[in-house]
Amino acid sequence: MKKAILAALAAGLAAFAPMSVVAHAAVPAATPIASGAEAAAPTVAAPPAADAAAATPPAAVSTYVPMKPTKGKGMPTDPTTGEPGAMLKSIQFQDQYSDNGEYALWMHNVILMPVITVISLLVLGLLLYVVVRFNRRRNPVPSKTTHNTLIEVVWTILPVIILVIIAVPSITLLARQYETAPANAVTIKATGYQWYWGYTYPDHGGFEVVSNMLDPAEAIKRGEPVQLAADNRMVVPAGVPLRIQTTGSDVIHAFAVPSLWFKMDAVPGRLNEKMLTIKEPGVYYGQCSELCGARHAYMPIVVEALPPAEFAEWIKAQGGAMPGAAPAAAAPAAAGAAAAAVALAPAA
Ligand SMILES: [Cu+2]
Repeated sequence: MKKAILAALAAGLAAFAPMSVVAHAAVPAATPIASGAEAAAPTVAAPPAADAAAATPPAAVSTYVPMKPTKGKGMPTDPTTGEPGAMLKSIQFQDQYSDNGEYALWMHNVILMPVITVISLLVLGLLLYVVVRFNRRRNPVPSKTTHNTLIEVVWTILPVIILVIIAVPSITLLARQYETAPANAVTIKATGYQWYWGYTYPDHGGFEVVSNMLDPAEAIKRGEPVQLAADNRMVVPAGVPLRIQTTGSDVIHAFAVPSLWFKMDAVPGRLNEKMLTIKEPGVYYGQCSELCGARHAYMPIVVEALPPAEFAEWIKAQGGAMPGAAPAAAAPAAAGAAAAAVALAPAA
């Protein structure tokens, strides 16, 4: 723990601001990213479920249906609705659905905001007092005092104590954000392209889901927030550790989902990695958060967290296979299934 904190300190001094959640380069070395084939053909999506069905009739019938988003969960609040509290909620952080998010929000609400408020009011009060009590009219002969040991000790010690109080949870949060994922975590690689996202599932056959923004009319039709909805989502299991990796295929993008307290740069030539555990199923919206070109504002991120069993169904619908389950499920048509698995792994 001590070592982790020191490492986090060294790496994160520049980003010490407690609100900063950008964890750069959890993976130290530059790792080769997208192979040539993948970079050249970014739109290789998973094959239609029908193809897989032909190869393995019993295994490929999927019951996956895209989840309907819950209003106000995993998305920003519209302040113009006139609903009670909507204005206040729209200027606050979104509700959090990860442990780090809850901790960070707690730190913001319970430590930072009260400290900021009390200090601001104290300084304002002192200024007003000086203006009123010691102006030239009321205090024509000013004091010539140059030293007051007690006051000098107090105004040195007190800020030190306040900074220590802030530093403890701040460094704790920083260290938590650098924790590496356990070996059994589900790996998903998010690749930023100009201007859309691709999600690769290396543990499930290596297929890539290409995600583009829905046009406003279609988003409204589906009951999703405009400019945040995407045609294909990044579907993940809820309640289990995820190893989210990010990289860029052209310029720097950033993978960010506010309600999961997750933000990580997607840099060409690097593979950044951070752990994320989503506490409950839901649809969580985010956006590219690095100015990446003309359509930067139009590459939303939609994370759909499903119970693990439903996630397995989705994997099936994409023509992929759960780790270890592939040979057993496709036993009758093993050869065909294996061929299909190879065919739908463009990056391999
Ligand atoms: Cu971008």
